[in-house]
Amino acid sequence: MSKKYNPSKVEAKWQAKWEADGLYAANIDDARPKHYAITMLPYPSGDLHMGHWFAMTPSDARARFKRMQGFNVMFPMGFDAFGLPAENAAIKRNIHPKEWTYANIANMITQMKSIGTMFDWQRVAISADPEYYRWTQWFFLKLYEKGLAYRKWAAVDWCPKDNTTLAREQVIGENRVCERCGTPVIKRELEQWFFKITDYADELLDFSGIDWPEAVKTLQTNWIGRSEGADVSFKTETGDEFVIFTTRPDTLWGATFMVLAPEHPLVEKITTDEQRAAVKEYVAQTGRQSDIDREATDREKTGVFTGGYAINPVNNERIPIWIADYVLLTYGTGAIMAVPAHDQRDFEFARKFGLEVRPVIQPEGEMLLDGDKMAAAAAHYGVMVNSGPLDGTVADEAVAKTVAYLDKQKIGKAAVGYRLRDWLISRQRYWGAPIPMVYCESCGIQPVPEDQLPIELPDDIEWRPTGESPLKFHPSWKHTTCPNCDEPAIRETDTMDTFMCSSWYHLRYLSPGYDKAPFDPKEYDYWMPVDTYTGGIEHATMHLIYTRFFHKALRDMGIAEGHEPMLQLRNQGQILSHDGQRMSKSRGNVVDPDELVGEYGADAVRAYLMFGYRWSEGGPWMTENIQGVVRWLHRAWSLFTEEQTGGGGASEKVQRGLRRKVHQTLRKVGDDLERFEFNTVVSAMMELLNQMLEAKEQGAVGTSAWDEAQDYYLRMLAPVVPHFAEELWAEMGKPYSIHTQAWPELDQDAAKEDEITLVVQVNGKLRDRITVPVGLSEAETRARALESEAIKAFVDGKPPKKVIVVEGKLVNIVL
Ligand code: ANZ
Ligand code: ZN
Repeated sequence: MSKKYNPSKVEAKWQAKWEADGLYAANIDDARPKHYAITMLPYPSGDLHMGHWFAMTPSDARARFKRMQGFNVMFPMGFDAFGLPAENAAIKRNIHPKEWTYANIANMITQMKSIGTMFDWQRVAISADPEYYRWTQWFFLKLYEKGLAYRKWAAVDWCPKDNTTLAREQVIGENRVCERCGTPVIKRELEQWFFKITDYADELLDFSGIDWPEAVKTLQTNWIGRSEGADVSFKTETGDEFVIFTTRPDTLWGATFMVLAPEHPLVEKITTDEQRAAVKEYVAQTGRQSDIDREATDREKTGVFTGGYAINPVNNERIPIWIADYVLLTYGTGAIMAVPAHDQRDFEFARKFGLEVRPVIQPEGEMLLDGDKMAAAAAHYGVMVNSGPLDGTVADEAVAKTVAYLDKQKIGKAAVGYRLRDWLISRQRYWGAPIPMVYCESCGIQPVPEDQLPIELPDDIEWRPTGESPLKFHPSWKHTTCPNCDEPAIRETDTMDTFMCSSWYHLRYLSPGYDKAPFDPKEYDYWMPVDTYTGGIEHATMHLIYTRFFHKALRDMGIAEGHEPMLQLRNQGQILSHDGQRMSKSRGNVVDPDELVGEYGADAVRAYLMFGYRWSEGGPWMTENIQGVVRWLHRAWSLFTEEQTGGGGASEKVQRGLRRKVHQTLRKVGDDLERFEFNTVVSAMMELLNQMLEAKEQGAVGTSAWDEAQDYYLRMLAPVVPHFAEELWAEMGKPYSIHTQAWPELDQDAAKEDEITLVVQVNGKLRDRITVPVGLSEAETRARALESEAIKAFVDGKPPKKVIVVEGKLVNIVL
């Protein structure tokens, strides 16, 4: 009688033992090559959902595989524990954010232990721990010292009714209203802290030396958005100079109007009295929109004439200055020359407001462009016309020649524009790392001395959503003394963007208890850089750019080494609900992993998630399909726990066939785990099980091939279903633990096929298939083909003109 598979018992038993034995503790070991694997740390929302499982368990299988391959693997876990949801819970339900967060963390750790991962729990990093954010603050000071942190006025979204700043996700709907009260949001200027990530724009475009998905590299490249062009100086009629950025300086003679961003500082000055009311209203209306909406190209163009004029520096023409929301203050110089003949947005604007369209680039070999008749902007390069001294310049040279001309005339110069903005890190929030700065009336802005870190959050805080950071209203917290003159001073009451915390957590894992520095240099030298980093593609731009920037800045300060923090990145897809929608509590379509684990065990859920989807793609949840995986595990369980009888008498061929399948499977499983292709790993293991069952029928038990098959089977299963494999390994009397065993050794010869099937053609047409031993000589292959009865009928005794043998594939007989 075989014993019954009881996953909950088996899993709890091994989890407890692994933990007691410290099986997954990663320690420096110079004798072994290291492998540092991270799956992105979660936000402590309270529950592990299917998405966490899908992200974490295949990453875990991969880390386990690496370990079996002989690497010293570190696979840690942590929590991105600061942030808005905790504060919202505090406001809504009157729970302290700390209490809410840490209760969630405790719950999630219990859940994570139950999914059978090899997370090294000695290395937990929690960004809301004072011992953690002490170093987040320390990094802020380093960036400040290096000139990479600075303060400037910047707009925030503001709810005029609640009188508070809003985070991006609190502004909802097309009309951009406050999530809480529905009031349209406005922009308000606050003085805030920024990191100069733009200093690294060009370097961030260089992905050499890292193996990252093309999709992520493209997203980052577009996010950084580098454009080459020129800055050109214009003057207003009132004598004020202003600079525009253009990627098409060759169209300068075609500028028929100028457009300033409505927030541009010159607007006030150049607006005439007749236009003032209209301008003022338009500016207010723009203030309510987001840059993202404003950049959408399919929007109806809107704008207002200021009444002012500019002089085109190349031909002294007088051109009207408009304001329009499609020009953003934050890109280039916030001002453009509009060339409606060659820019589609300008074209639509000109048509709507009846402004002149003047072509200055004539596409070669096409009808002469007529500004009044054009149906769309002609964006392509051609020959310059109507362009004074540059007439006749051809496409390839037009931009460079114009830039040289502008340079010589001292009215412009080559310039590069980036979409990337400096990183705004100030948050008017309580639950974040306080920015370690002090404001003194006599000394100005002063950094907090390092030995005073961490600046801890006060626990007694009042939730009144009446403006800026709650820290501002704490009776005593913000009052301190100036580190420079010892006079009373005020602390910065804003906290840091949580992306700052997550930019360096891979460094805290190295030595979470270390108190002399953010990390122990010994650990750094051994473990860094991160070898594989896995997580969702939604982090392609923010987190994954910030962490690269952060690393490069640390490198330039001599704190970190190398150019990149993470060598290999892989993205998993998303598990959707049955209906193909995102799982979310509000939709009520969440599949609860805990329930499934209760019913089938963690191993079954792990194996199902790996089997049911391509990891890089994900897909809709299909509860029914877990049954196939459960059945497979039960069959495997029986095979290993049933009495090993019925042995003897397996032919050489059966034994040889079994070995072949085992080694072919090993090759496939190893390759696929390496490539993060988990679904084919599980299906290959299912196939191998079938062949083992067949071989058993044929008397394989007791042969060395059978022993090898069983041994290899469990070792290959270990990364996928770690408890299941451990239990059966013990059952077979093998040494604990299967997770410290080596990955099985591949015998290439054993994996080779004995026979292959060849196609036989007569005059290029398929006429028969023959099976021949692998490695048969060309002459013999030819003879075998000609011996086939089917072929004989076609050849009809005639001597063939030619016989072509393509090894391993086909024989073609030409008559
Ligand atoms: C004249 C021109 C003629 C332009 C032409 C384009 C085509 P990318 O490629 O994205 O960098 N521009 C400059 N600053 C802007 C701002 N703050 N808001 C909105 N648009 C702005 O775009 C650069 C082009 O976008 C610039 O080149 C400018 O229009 C516009 F046939 O200048 B161009
Ligand atoms: Zn002072």
